[in-house]
Amino acid sequence: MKTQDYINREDKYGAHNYHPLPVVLDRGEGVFVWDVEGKRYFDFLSAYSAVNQGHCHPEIVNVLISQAKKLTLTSRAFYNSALGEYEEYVTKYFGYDKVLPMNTGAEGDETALKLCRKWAYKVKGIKEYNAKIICCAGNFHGRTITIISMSTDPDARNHYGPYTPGFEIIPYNDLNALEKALNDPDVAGFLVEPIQGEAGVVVPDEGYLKKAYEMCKAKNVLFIADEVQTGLGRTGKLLACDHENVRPDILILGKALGGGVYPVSAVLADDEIMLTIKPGEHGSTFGGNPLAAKVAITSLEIIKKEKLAENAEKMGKIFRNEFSGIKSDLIEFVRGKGLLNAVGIRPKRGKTAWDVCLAMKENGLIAKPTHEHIIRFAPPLVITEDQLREAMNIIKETFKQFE
Ligand code: IF1
Repeated sequence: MKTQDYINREDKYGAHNYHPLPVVLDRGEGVFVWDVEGKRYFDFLSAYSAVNQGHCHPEIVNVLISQAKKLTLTSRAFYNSALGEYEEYVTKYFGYDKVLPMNTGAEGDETALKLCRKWAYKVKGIKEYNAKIICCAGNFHGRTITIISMSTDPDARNHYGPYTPGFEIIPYNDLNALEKALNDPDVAGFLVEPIQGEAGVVVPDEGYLKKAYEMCKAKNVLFIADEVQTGLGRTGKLLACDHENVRPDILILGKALGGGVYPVSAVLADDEIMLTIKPGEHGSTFGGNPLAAKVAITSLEIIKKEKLAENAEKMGKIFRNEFSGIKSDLIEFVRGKGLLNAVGIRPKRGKTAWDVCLAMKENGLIAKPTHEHIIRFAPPLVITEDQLREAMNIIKETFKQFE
């Protein structure tokens, strides 16, 4: 079978909820993936930052295999021998009293919303069911009905109503709007991405997170950080909130917590918040399973051991520096932090971000447009300087072809 045969089969039998770049991947190792015809590519998407540790990291794959041979799933109706080890490890790693394990990022966000509302009624004393949660325009927190009820993206939201009430949307990176919204005594939480990924890697002003956190504290409002995409070394620190020394009241993690091999998400908080949920009040068949627990420990170990945050910081600087040097009237802006970067493409001569991505694919590097005119560049954090420079040459060559 050739590339087009694979594509035709997916097209025929799979739902059409995606429009992938026409490349069929078959194998991966570190920063590279190979298609079904044996062609090698630099992966500059990293499964939306879920493979920070690189494709098929041998230690993660080994722990996956060895735990898979021993015990994979018990449900939470019983204890398992791996979960406690993971819970102790992850809470000490991030400095929280407790963790609630889930599987996907969306479930992590949903869990955080539930925790926030429960805390509002049980601790803060907001009248049932008046609790409000503030969120930001341009957000992306997942695909569930409740989460898309917060969305301002018509593609994510339209025709899925009726929507879940209880959210107030304010502009991102706008402290005045936040201050105004916080005056409502029914506000229980502020849910925010430290950098907005889907919106096109929108980096807020320096000091925004810190000030927002302090404003929330002054009003006894929970500061909830969705670090599903920005977390785990991606932006040059373990958490993007670390850039401003902010410790969220509720921290949501996903993606790279599963090392690119298994869906693992987590919500971290202290007892005052976490213990508002009692037995039977929330859960998941797969959350906290022993396979996930072992994979997550190893995934986190690798981030520290291989200094992936430090590498992201260093490589990110080189990336943005090199990119700023590319002379092309197609490039509108380069922005980002660490290895979470985006480049704006000015539609010129009928050429779009999609065309640039197609051309880069031909030249051996894959990335994905977001919002028509933005390309996200987010390679695995294990990328070396030599590899980055080789990748930059591909990118430069591609822009040259468009001149
Ligand atoms: C898709 C974007 C990235 C997320 C944040 C929660 C979730 C995500 C900050 C939900 C997920 C994904 C999902 C993916 C596209 C993708 C994405 F382009 F939409 F914005 F990464 F940049 N919070 N992000 O970014 O996590 O339930 O998917 O595990 O295809 O929908 P999930």
